[in-house]
Amino acid sequence: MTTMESLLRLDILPAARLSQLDGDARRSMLGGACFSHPAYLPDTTDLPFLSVDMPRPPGEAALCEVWHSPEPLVSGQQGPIRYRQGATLLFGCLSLDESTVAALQDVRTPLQSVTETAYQAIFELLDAHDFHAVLRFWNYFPAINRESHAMERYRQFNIGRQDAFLGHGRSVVGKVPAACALGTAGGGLHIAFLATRADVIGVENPRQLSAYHYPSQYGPRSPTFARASRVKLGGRDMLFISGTASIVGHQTLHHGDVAAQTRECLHNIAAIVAEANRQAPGAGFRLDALAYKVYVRHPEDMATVRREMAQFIGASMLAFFLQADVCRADLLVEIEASGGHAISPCQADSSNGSSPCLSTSA
Ligand code: 3EB
Repeated sequence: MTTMESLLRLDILPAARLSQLDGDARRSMLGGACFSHPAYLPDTTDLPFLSVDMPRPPGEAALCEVWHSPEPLVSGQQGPIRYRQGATLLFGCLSLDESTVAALQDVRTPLQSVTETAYQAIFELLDAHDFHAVLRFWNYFPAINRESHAMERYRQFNIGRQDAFLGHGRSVVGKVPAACALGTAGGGLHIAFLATRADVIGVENPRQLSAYHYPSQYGPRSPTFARASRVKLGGRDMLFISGTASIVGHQTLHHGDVAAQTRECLHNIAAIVAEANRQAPGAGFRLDALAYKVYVRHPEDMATVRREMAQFIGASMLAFFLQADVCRADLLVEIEASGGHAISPCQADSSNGSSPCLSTSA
């Protein structure tokens, strides 16, 4: 029997380590994103990496998430998008400055306009390369909760995103990708995406109204994302869980209580995992086998969120933490996760067997 190598692997490693890797180690990289404040510019100019200006917990170093594939990969650039693809997967990213795109007579706000431009460019690339299904979008931009042009910026983003989906004849309900949208400490609009030629299935959460059906009290256009997406790659079931918050139905619960919000996020993630296992009975997705990325609004809440997560998931939890604004002003924490693919937690110090970047300790 041969050991089947996973078609996709997630590596979490300190940014400083990424820069040291040689050609061999880089060959299997699809791309990724690095997080720190100020933004860290990795020395990976030939690969699609986002530099996101987002603080790590106090004293913790810049960290990168790196997606790998064992398939032969080629890199390219189309317009603003840097990408890298194999036969099955394509990872791409772009960073745009919203101050440069708006025409004076444009009725769209600058953020709405740059968002629509970015998503149009992404869909053009994907159509041209026959990668029709997106597994996951990551969206990062500054001042996500700030009001400008008489509308919260997250709501402006939602209009631009939805218009690009509609403009490319894509569905904005039901069959939509998993995603997240978080506030950065600075910089422009940064979007990363992972697309595939395989069939992607959306997973919704029975505890939550689908975000694409949110009522208009949350903005004139509903957000275009699924609670999770599921795919079978190389015989393995994989799950990409969107940013998940303390929302039940369509309402925020536990105002001002970060511990209770964290537990509600985890109940939602557990419900998504259960729903994915119901759809794909052989998949065997487990909460304690996912890799988590956790966005906490207030740095002083990090320890509480970490403690609640370790209690819920178990001591073997793989999670890394970032300080970010979440896309409703009353949300204090948002948690995303993925699993079914291979995961290698980072070893900042290879001489000691522990994994300091993805551990439950502070
Ligand atoms: C929510 O459930 C919280 O706009 O892409 C989570 C995941 C959220 C993705 C997005 C927003 C997005 O509504 C916010």
